[in-house]
Amino acid sequence: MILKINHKAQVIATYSQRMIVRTVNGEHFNARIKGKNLRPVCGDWVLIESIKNENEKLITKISVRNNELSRINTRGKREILAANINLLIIVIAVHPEPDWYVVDRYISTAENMGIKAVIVFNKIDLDKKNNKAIDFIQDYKKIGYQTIKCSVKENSNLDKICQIVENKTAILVGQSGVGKSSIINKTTNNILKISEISVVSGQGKHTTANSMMFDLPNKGKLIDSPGIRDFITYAESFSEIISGYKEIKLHGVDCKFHNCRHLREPDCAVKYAVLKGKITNHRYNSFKRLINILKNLKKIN
Ligand SMILES: Nc1nc2c(ncn2[C@@H]2O[C@H](COP(=O)(O)OP(=O)(O)OP(=O)(O)O)[C@@H](O)[C@H]2O)c(=O)[nH]1
Ligand SMILES: [Mg+2]
Ligand SMILES: [Zn+2]
Repeated sequence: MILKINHKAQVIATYSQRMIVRTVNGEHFNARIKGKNLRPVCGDWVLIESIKNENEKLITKISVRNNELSRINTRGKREILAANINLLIIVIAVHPEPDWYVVDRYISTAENMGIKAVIVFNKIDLDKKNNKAIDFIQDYKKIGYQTIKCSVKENSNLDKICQIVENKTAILVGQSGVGKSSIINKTTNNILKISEISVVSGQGKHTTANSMMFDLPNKGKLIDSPGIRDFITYAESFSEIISGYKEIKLHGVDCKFHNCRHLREPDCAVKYAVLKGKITNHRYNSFKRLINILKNLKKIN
């Protein structure tokens, strides 16, 4: 009898049905999935098997995940983007102009995953005079989120990004064109250049096809992800939505009703905090907006 030897490996890149995996010894292999039910994502630990007379490996099992980065896709279904992440880096830029509602939804996802979210504000070379985005940045600092202003073009503050990723697995998220792949190219010693893992989109512009993990010299791992224009948080309940907005959760403990939704209830400490300026109008509107989006998608009632 021939014993099949299973090896442990991590998925470091995904291209729909195909993956690149890296074994614990640092060997890279192309791999495909055994059967139709496995859905490995970047960051997954998997078991791989050799296939007779082929270089490609077969992924036979996905290890239990520490966490999952999910969103609701355009068809209203839950989609897992990556797994086993311990830092979410939300990249925004002077251009294209930030969508702060989307920033909030990424933050709420990180809060519910139990991981830290950091806001990286790239391309500051394009706006030396500090535009209104800087005020927003201050608001997020006040809530307790670390923010880093940087420029890939001028190579400024990229070392700060490397520092926070040390010994961690971080994913760069944010809309298309903010500079996620550029940050990766400048900070990692990746062998593959971004152009090789990109496809040319309709506009003739290079867009990252799928997620891919790169190593930093300090044992940090950075995952590049394709730009998503309208990221929608995956949440199943009001309490999850509330947990995603940490200052709302904090003030909410003083509401009259323990299950207050902070919408139309009397004696709501959250609405009072908004009136007093302790919670910004933007963040409260963002919270209500997310509730409406999820209600329309029938994810909560
Ligand atoms: N002026 C300026 N341009 C930058 C900076 N960083 C990146 N860019 C440019 O912005 C454009 C988009 O950068 P990418 O790194 O491809 O953006 P991305 O976030 O990976 O985009 P997607 O892969 O489509 O999600 C490129 O033309 C970069 O050269 C910066 O700090 N300053
Ligand atoms: Mg990219
Ligand atoms: Zn309330």
